[in-house]
Amino acid sequence: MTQHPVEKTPVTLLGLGAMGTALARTWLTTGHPLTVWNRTPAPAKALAADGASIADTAAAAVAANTLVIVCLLDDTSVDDVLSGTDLSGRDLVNLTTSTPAQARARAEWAHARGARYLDGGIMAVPPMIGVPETGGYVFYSGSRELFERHRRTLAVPTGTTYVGEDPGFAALHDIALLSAMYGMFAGAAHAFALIRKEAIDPTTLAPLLADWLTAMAPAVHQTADHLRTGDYTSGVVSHLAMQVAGTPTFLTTAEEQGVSPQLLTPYFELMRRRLTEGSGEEDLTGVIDLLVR
Ligand code: FVH
Repeated sequence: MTQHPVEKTPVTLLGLGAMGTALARTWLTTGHPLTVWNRTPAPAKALAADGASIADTAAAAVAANTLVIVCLLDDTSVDDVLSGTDLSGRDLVNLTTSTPAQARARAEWAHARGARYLDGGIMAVPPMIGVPETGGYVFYSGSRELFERHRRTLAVPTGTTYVGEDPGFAALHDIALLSAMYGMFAGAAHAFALIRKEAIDPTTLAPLLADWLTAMAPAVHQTADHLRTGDYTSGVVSHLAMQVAGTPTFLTTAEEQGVSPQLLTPYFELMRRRLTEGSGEEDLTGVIDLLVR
């Protein structure tokens, strides 16, 4: 009996920056017919050598295939690129980083033009694309039916995590995780600043820092349980009163080391405010309620 190879879904990809190019190579490597377009032609020409079809215009690229993936700089560039195209009958997957409101508006905009819409938030940097063991993935939200239809094709470059029908949820999850990442980087920056003028090799601090952050990361599960139950005191080990009492040590150490405390003080102020409101037996969960306006 003759075995027929599984047909690979043809893909159109608009945007060949660092991320778009990394995505493109994975579809080409796995045998997906790929049509590409980029504002500046050079990155498309480089992919043509590997089998990509180059479209002369964004409109021609959109016309080439049902599945149209965009990976551009920002929402404004998505507008610039797609406004002159005919999206009717297209399955539009937008991997451009945007705000939740922009993603929801883009979904309505696409539906009004006769397209189905899926939004994506990429939790990976370009070298992680096509390398499953790095743990990268893309959050998807919007039409579940559309996600299921293209799941296998979307899973070629990196993992997929569907987070709901609301088209804004992928962007919301993306920005939530990246915001936490910046908080972590801010803490690490302060730690390195503290040792900057000392005879301590930063490369000896780095593994200690990485291990400590890894050890502390599971605390987010208790925070989530507190928020879900409304009981911010259950399982608390290091209560707020104790932690606030320790903050002058951090600020004085920063002063002694000639380091600005500007990355720490906003958080310490919120901790103190929560304590003043009489929540000394909690840990840090109550700070979240001070942030939500
Ligand atoms: N690279 C990363 O580390 C992050 C990882 C997480 C996800 N982000 C988001 O992915 C989107 C694309 O990012 P990128 O890395 O590909 O970005 P660039 O290399 O700067 O390429 C930008 C592409 O967008 C095109 N472009 C920009 N403005 C316009 C416009 N007005 N009209 C048409 N195209 C436009 C640009 O074209 P060109 O400059 O090459 O002609 C590139 O194709 C992004 O949302 C990240 O937040 C990446």
